[in-house]
Amino acid sequence: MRVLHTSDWHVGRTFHGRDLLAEQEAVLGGLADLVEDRGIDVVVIAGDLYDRAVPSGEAVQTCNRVLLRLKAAGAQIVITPGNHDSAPRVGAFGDFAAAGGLHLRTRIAELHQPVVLRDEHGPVALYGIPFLEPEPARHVLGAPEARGHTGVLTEAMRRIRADLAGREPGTRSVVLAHAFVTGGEASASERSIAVGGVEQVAGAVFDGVDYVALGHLHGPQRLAEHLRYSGSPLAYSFSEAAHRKSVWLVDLDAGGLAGVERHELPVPRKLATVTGRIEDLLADPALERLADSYLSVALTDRVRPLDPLRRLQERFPFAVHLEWRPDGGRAGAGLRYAEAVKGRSDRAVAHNFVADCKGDEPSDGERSLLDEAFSFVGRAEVS
Ligand SMILES: [Mn+2]
Repeated sequence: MRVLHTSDWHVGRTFHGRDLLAEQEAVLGGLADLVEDRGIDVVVIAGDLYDRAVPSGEAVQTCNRVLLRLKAAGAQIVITPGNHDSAPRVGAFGDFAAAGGLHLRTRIAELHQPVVLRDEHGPVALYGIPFLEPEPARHVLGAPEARGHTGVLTEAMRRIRADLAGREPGTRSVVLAHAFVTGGEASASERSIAVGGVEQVAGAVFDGVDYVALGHLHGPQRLAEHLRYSGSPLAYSFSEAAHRKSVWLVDLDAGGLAGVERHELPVPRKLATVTGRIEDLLADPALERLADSYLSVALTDRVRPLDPLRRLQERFPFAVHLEWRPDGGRAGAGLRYAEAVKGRSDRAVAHNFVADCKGDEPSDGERSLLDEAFSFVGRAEVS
């Protein structure tokens, strides 16, 4: 049996205010070609199908079209909700959907009841653990002593192993889970799940099954041969500019896990970061290659330019984020106050202050105003 492991689609997410639905549909719809070309039997989506608990109508329709394409290409589909999803909404009509090959595993109380598919070697049990908020989950699981994410996931896996032990010998097993497993590396686009205790759980919690399809962290990563994050299909923050987004193709044979292959996904629009003065960025011919990229710009002009993002967007239509770093990003390395004023006259300190505030030396008028103020203060002290 060949399983395609993906997660964290976040359908409906925007990128610095830009709508990503068309890009999401292009990349996710492309998975249908992969299903067809590589003979995928089942696609597992380990949470965060949507970006919000109440997705927009357009997001739901996009998701529906993508899932229909996967089904038409010949795959069964198993979905569990992540921390961004509403489990009851994702699971709506699930009992009917299962008849069409779409298995929505959204109920905590039933997480030990797998989707069972068969291949020439016998049954494969696919268990979906919906994202578990520790506090409500421990009550639903009937384990009031369970503490934090580790406690509820340990109880969930105990139930799954108990179910598996009662199945026919040779049953292979896959678990979908949305969690932060120790050793995983986060990026800037995951929402913390730390409410309810320590968010990280040890990988050993998931021992005893053939493959664990993890969701939550947005960079693809391998924690152990059988324990992996697929990551999100698109970058959802500039911190992911260096990620190569991908999915895992997981092969199960008669003995369990037979191999895992990485398949890289197309990049609908690159991410880039540039630093410099606005006139240079607008003129440098070498930057033409960034005209089609999502751009994060750090401006180093001493004086903040007027309306900089609008001007940049005339050359770089996908410039979406702007910072002003007049010191070239060296903030923090500045002198301490006592050192900055040491050995300087009051007038020099004041001139510097004005220069720092306006980004330019004080004008003649400003100098004479300062002189006037200082001489007034001096006279007041004498009298
Ligand atoms: Mn996510």
